[in-house]
Amino acid sequence: MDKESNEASSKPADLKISNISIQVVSVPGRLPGRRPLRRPIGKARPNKQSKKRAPFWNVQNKIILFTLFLFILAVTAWTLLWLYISKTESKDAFYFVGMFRITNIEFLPEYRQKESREFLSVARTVQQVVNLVYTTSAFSKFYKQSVVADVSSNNKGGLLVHFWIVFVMPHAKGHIFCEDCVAAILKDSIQTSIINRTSVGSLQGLAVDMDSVVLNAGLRSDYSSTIGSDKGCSQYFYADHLSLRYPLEISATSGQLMCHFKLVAIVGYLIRLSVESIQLEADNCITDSITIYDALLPIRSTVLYRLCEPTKTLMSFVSTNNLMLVTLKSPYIRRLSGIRAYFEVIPEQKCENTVLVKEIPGFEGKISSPYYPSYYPPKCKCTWKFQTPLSTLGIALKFHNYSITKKSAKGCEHGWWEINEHMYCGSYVDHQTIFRVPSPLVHIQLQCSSRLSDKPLLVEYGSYNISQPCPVGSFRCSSGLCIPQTQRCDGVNDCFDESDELFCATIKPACDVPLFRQTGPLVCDGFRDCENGQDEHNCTQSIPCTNRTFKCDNDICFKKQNARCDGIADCPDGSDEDSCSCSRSSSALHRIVGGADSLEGAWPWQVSLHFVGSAYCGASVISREWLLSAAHCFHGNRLSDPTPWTAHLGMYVQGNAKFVSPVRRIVVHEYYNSQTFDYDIALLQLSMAWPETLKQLIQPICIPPAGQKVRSGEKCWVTGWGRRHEADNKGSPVLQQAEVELIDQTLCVSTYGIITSRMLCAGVMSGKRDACKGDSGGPLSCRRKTDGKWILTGIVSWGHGCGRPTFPGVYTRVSNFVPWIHKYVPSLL
Ligand code: 4AZ
Repeated sequence: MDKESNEASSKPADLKISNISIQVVSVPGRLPGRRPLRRPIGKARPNKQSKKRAPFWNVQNKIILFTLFLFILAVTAWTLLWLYISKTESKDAFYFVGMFRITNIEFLPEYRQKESREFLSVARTVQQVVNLVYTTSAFSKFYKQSVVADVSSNNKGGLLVHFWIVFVMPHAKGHIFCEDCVAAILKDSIQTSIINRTSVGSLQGLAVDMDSVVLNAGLRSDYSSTIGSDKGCSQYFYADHLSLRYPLEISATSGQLMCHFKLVAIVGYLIRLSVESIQLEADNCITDSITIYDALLPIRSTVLYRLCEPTKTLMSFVSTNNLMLVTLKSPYIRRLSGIRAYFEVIPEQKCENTVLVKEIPGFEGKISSPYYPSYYPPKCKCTWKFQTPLSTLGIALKFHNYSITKKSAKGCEHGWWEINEHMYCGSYVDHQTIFRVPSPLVHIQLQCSSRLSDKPLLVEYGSYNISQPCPVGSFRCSSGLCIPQTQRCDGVNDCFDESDELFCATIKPACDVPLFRQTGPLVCDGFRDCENGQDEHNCTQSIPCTNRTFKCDNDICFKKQNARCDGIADCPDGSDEDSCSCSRSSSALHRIVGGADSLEGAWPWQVSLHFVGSAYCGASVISREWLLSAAHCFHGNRLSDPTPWTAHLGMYVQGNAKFVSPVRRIVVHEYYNSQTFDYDIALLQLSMAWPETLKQLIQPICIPPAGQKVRSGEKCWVTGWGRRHEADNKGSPVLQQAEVELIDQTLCVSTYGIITSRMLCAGVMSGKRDACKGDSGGPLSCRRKTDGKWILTGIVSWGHGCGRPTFPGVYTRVSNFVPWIHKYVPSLL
């Protein structure tokens, strides 16, 4: 049945127009031209005069007038209410913040005074130009106004104008508004008016540099604190003295801090901000943060760095122009919040050098990233030329906590290196690496590739003997370091990259049992030559198997993929029969709703991860040897080292695990971003697989199919030994469980703003049921209706506090990481 006929048939028959009758009740002697129907018996007909004089202000008239008055009042109130609702509720204001450079107006010092005639005049001109651009665009209906906030000098000449643009549009149409479209309108207007071959276009006589245009969506709160009357603790500093430290200090113990510090230096110089200490509530940058911008307004794409944790270590950052903005946001101060910093005016540094190295091999000097030891700015380019006195000597570069590898298809976020025309990508590591260029003439170019400021780099250089990079009696690690031969294969990772512990049992004795393969050496090549896999025993190197072979947990590639999960243990360790089925645990059926003690054994995949003996994070069992957890649990020098970690499996009461294993390896996702918590996922390999005998108490949870969509509203469970209230200072002794609902992604984005497709939200809108500190890395388990299997839909990642109304928990979306998990755990089905 179609929709219309369905609707028509459902109308009750007696509601047809023809069936409605209207009754008119008239009041005697009231309506003109109407005769009273009846005259009261025994009463004399009133004479004409008395009829005329009938009092107008009688009770009936009063009632009618009063009713009329009420009616008019109701109509007026309703109209006003409707106008109010349509004005305030269904319309949204959209704020855009940006800047561009005008090349044909010279800067005047008066522009620094917002009340000056000069500032007001140039601001009005710019506003008129922006008005024209947008009132003649596709968004003209929604354009409200533009406001020039700052006009400043800059190192490229002319004026740098910072401005806001406001659009107002019905709430329902908000989705058509995209950041790129708004920016494209402005850029297109400039583009079409470009003069000659320059990047400068003419907008109503204003020469605007197209390359300088930056326009991003902005926040209402930033708009009002930079433009409106509620400027909070905003300050403007103009620094014209070199070698002077301008202090920048602010703190509060209650209330809120929303400060903007605009720093401007004399033309031709840069600004270095040195942060001495920060007091902030560490909440993952959700509410409390200090943000450093390479502009004078909070324009997102000009962020140099965000600081979100309390610190007492000196950190410094350098601008790319003669201006900088520092914002401090701490909206709910409970403890001390504030910043102690200073800024200086510094000259621009050239980052190039030509070095003639000495004849004696060894490290003899240092090069560094620009403005070392400050974080280096995102737009940098350095060139170094090295020459050795002999053709037998090459150049060795010792990188401190940094490593360069051949450029691959993967993104290169921490520096492009071009060395003698070969491209390399840099990344931060927790140890030194040595890179050797076997050439007497070496040309190096570094280009910063990070969007933000990056950690300072220090590189020692010197010559080395090309024919013998490491001294006699030493071993050359993959990291380039040289270690004494005696330290090879001693079980200690002396090379930092484990290369000294690889191929320690390369050449194998002949098989004691029949061979699979008749020819070739019996070596650790990832292929099982002896039927008992003897040739592949004790190999620590991880070699990928082909797609026809299956990789056993001890890294041997077993020949027949179809022998997997056939009930016969073909791998020496039986791992081909592992994880053929993930948990269908049934005791989880009778659970208490809302953060409560779980039943013992109800969550057999739940793991407690202990760091130096204390519970620190959660994880989930996904195979006999592998756990899945959150990357942020392992962020930092000490936390990323597997040695202090132990995994506690089959545990109900904290400390009473059925099985405890040290952690052999931690694989943090290579794109994990500690600022945004994007890609918050890590794999942990146990040093010892949990024994088969514990399979009643320990069971893996299933990984969702790759790319599986989740249904908002679906009920799932979050479990862990974390805190039961935000204000608690220790976790729960008994494993807790809480039922939470998967939340619509759009709703979550509108709550937090910074939700990527690698994240999902779950909780209850009233708050109350949620994960908290200590639960991180633990599972968000959802039961699949079709087969009753438990699926690891999410990993506890972050959130604004714990159990706060309208702030759900944020989880890593596991279905986005299935190929990544399989890369390391190919035995997983
Ligand atoms: C944490 O700090 C944490 N409410 C984990 C989850 C949530 C908040 C904080 C979500 O480990």
